[in-house]
Amino acid sequence: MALRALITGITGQDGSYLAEFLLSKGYEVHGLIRRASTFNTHRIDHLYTDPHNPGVRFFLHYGDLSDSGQLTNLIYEVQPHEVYHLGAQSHVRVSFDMPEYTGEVTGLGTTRLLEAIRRSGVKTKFYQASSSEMFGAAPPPQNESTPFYPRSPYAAAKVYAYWMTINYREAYGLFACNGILFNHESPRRGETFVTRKITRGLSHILAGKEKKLYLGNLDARRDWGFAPEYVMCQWLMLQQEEPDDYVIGTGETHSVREFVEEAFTYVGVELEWKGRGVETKGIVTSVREEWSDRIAPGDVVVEIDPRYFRPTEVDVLLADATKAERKLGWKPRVAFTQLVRIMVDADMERVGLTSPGEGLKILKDHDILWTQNTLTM
Ligand code: NDP
Ligand code: GDR
Repeated sequence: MALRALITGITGQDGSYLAEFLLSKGYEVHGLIRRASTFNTHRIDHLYTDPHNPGVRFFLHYGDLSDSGQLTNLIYEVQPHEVYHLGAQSHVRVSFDMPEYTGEVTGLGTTRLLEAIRRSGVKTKFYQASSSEMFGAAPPPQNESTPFYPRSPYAAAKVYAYWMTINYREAYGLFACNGILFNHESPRRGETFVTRKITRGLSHILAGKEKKLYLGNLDARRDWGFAPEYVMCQWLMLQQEEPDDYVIGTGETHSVREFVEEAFTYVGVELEWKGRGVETKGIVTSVREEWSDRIAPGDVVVEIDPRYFRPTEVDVLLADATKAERKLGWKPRVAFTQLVRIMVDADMERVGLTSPGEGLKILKDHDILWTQNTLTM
């Protein structure tokens, strides 16, 4: 009999990769989706087949993390062996505009799901998508023993959910794990997170669709990894003898400014920075021949829009993932430069431009490992 997994947040970046990964491992995969007035399943459409067909192993169910009755029904109906709780209002900047809603979905949503599991009596394992944002202002490097210092409503909601997960483990013996994942990105990253915003913006500038990229704090530093490698860890955590909590990251930190420079340089556009703070501008100094009808030296291609600043910022995140390497045998393969190339190539393809192709090659090699389930083991 196939193992059954239930994924909340299946329409998101991680949910789509995790669904692919679990299907490749022979799981029957069930996902919670929200009803929307337009299609919101583009990241998983390639996995969907008519549920009336024989042998189908992929099922979607309507529900919402604010609706505890439906969550309980779903646990009863699916009787999952593993629950991956990835659903959340996941945007940090937006959480300042919607603090109550973020607490409701990102924080209380976790409690609702934990309660649905407890009340149903279904024996299942539980993965909580915890976040490096919980470390907030704690000095780097951050590991499992670093005290949390959340700097946003989102981070505070995740800290609450983290402790609720531990409480259900200790109070009710639930096999529950927190994956404290540092930022992870991919061509499927939401368009308003900074990495994707940069690679998409760059491709639009090269295609002549946009003139400039408007960003916020260029000096924030993040530990950016590649999402498919991270969802494997979510699965690995639930395959251990004992439930535990793990930090997952690359151990490299880079600024938003460096991400911009790396992306532009990769396609043959060099920048220099002029001005400080909100006056900062990214100005083109040289351009590869093939783009010279779109941009030219002297053009301002990056400007600051204070709208993207956060009332409280997280300055530096840097993972110490020693425990995951030791206990899960996990090590990331895709480093910063490769990640940038993968994302730039993918966005250039999307707008019909020929990309340098190094990222696509990395992605292709990676996909072979991925489908053979030998990515990191
Ligand atoms: P996304 O923003 O791409 O996806 C979020 C998912 O949650 C979407 O499927 C979304 O559905 C769903 N969702 C939002 N609100 C609700 C709701 N009220 N009820 C049901 N589902 C809802 O996030 P990621 O894939 O990047 O991240 C997955 C999880 O991991 C999130 O919990 C995130 O906070 C956490 N995380 C992410 C990290 C990262 O770097 N990516 C790092 C650490 C933690 P819809 O498509 O309908 O909007
Ligand atoms: P983050 O990711 O807040 O770390 O949360 P995001 O990409 O939004 O921001 C990273 C850093 O970039 C700075 N920044 C900008 N950010 C955005 N979104 N847009 C901009 O224009 C911009 N300019 C600069 C930000 O200030 C910040 O310092 C992500 C989410 O996936 C969370 O759900 C997850 O928990 C954490 O990563 C780990």
